[in-house]
Amino acid sequence: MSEQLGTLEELPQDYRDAMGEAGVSPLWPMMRNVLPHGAPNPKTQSGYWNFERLRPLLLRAGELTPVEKAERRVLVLGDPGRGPGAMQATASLYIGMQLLLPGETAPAHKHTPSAVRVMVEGKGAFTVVDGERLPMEEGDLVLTPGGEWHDHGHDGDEPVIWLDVLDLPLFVYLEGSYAEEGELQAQRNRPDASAVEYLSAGLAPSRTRKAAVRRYPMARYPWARTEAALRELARYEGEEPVEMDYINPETGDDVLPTMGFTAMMLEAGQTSRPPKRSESAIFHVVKGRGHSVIDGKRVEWGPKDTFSAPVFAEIDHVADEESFLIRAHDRPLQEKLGYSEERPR
Ligand code: GTQ
Repeated sequence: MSEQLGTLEELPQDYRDAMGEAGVSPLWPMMRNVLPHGAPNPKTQSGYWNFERLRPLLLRAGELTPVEKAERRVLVLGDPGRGPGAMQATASLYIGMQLLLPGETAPAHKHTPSAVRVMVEGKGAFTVVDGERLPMEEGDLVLTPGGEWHDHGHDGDEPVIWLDVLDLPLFVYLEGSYAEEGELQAQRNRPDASAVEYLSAGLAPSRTRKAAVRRYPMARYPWARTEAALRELARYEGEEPVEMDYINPETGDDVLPTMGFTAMMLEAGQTSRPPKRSESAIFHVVKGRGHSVIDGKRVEWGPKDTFSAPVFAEIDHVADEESFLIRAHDRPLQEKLGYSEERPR
């Protein structure tokens, strides 16, 4: 095994010039940058965003920039490792806080990246995905899969804020990111599928009706049911903090091709020490208080706060009170690449 690889400076200038003119460059000085030994060397650093600090900034955006001038009124939560203006929180995950004021609509569009909303604050907002009206209540997870028309509306009388999680950086990297605009959609006059086809876990419409199964059959995961399920699981399996995957109710797969989501419950005083994982992650506090230590950096979190972890991070969560966290990750993408790893601590 070679320890020290040759550098660019060791090469004669005329050779370096000739390589440049020919449009080539030597691999060996760059080898360890693109293939470090043993583990990746992420640019991403753990980030933390306090909701009490974001909230007034978002509300001020509501005064400064009408939604017509913003299309989506969003403050992007940028990776500290990439510096100010970063349009991503990890290599693959984008997160932003979106504000919609009473009576506003965010016009219909569709785009190649997928988006998932985690409702943070306010009542009366809804997203329409492919004609299905999806109410947004605090803690709800709402999918707008890539390629599906979506618009947002707001019938309530207070500002509404939600967290957007998108696989946007991936599509930008692939030079595959683009959007199309459309008209506000007609809404089918019926409840969303979480209240009809998939009202009960373990039941799905019979095979003769499978012709109507959509690729993303359930677009809304109501928080009340998630919390109830976590509480029951914790009651019987709760020596360790409990965590549940959001899944496609027809296939059991992750909800989207690139992004996965879980909901975690920690009881007061409980700690969680997951293995080091090859996926990056976003954590959003639905409720509760505690702290996490991520790669040695301590984050004190409270309700509605958001924080992130790079790949292979060492993560410890400690709950001071009963706490519920939603975790977004990119393991579905990694599995499709034939790559997904967990390393014991
Ligand atoms: O609501 O469709 O945060 O298209 C970024 C891009 C939200 C959205 C974002 C988007 C949206």
